[in-house]
Amino acid sequence: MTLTETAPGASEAELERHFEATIARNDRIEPRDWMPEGYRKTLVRQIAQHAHSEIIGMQPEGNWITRAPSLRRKAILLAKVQDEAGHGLYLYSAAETLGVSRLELTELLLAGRQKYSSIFNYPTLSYADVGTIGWLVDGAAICNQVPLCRTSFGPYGRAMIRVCKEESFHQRQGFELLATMMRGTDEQRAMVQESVDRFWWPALMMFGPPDADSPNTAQSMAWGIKRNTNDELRQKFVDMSVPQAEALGVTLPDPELRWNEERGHHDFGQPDWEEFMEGVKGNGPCNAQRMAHRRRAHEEGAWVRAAATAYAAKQGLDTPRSSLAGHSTTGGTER
Ligand code: FAQ
Repeated sequence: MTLTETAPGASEAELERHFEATIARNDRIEPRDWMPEGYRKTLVRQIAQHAHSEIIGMQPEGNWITRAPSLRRKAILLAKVQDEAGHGLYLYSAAETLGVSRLELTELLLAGRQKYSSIFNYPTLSYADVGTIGWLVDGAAICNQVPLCRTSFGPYGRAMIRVCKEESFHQRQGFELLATMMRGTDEQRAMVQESVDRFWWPALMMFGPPDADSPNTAQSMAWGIKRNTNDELRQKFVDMSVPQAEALGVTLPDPELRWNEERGHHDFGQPDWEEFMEGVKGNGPCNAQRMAHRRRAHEEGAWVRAAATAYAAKQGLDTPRSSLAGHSTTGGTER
């Protein structure tokens, strides 16, 4: 039962107190519960960015589907890329419970008003990159997303549970691919090392700017949307990756990386935050290519949306929400 259901005449202050008490008890906020507008906007921003990342994130690995080195690798890669599409759809559905349609969010992305993860602006230059993305990019995604299973907004947390199970599997397939290559020829080992050298720093950037430069963390933590800060999760990822790199026999390209006995964690160097900001602003190596591809796919899919809408009308069904533009009139996703 929500307070809006139990006390229809409740004042804004009472509703807010009820919301704060729910957050303090670590209970979930559900779509029909009262929530502050800032909470709703923050969730739409984060969930949309996350959904767009899953969809744009299909491109770098999709680049290798036609050139996979064996039928087995092709089947694995196809399944993984399809999983990412599924993750995008769970996330758009979670966002829809906040009153924004998938089409509306897609149009905001295409208009450059919403973001996707910086990591997908880097090119995939060899098949080893498929392994490295699985190992490091899905590895970073898991570190970031396991705590999100406990996020305060119900639909987002529940979507994350399934996403995390699939991401764990993706991470293992990436590690297995790299381990196979590391048991191969000198050329294959060099290919893996070269790939890890390119992806290590961008993987660290996935966790967002350092806490001191992260405008959203404090409020998102207070609302229980984020359960850890960017730096905490980055540290966890480094600590997790070092023994895995040793098991693989690859070197992580950071001369400052060493175990700190006192802290009980690894010390490590800082990524190039200017490079990160350039990527976020749209000036990364593949931004233009990724957006052009996404725009083309959206335009080429117009007939599917039109057909689904016409079919629904013919059956007397509700128009599918994902085909509706401008479902929300709140403008809550504008950045
Ligand atoms: N890229 O104040 P904060 C995947 C922006 S995993 C681009 O710290 P916040 C799986 C941020 O939006 C990847 N922009 O922000 C997969 C904000 O800008 P705004 C997706 C970034 O939200 C694997 C500004 O910087 N995962 O797709 C990035 O508190 C393999 C200031 O930052 C998620 O989205 C970045 N890396 O914390 C798929 C996880 N970092 O909006 C295919 C959910 C920050 O104020 C293949 N998201 N920015 O203008 C989160 O956990 C958070 O949103 C953070 C950022 C931690 C990413």
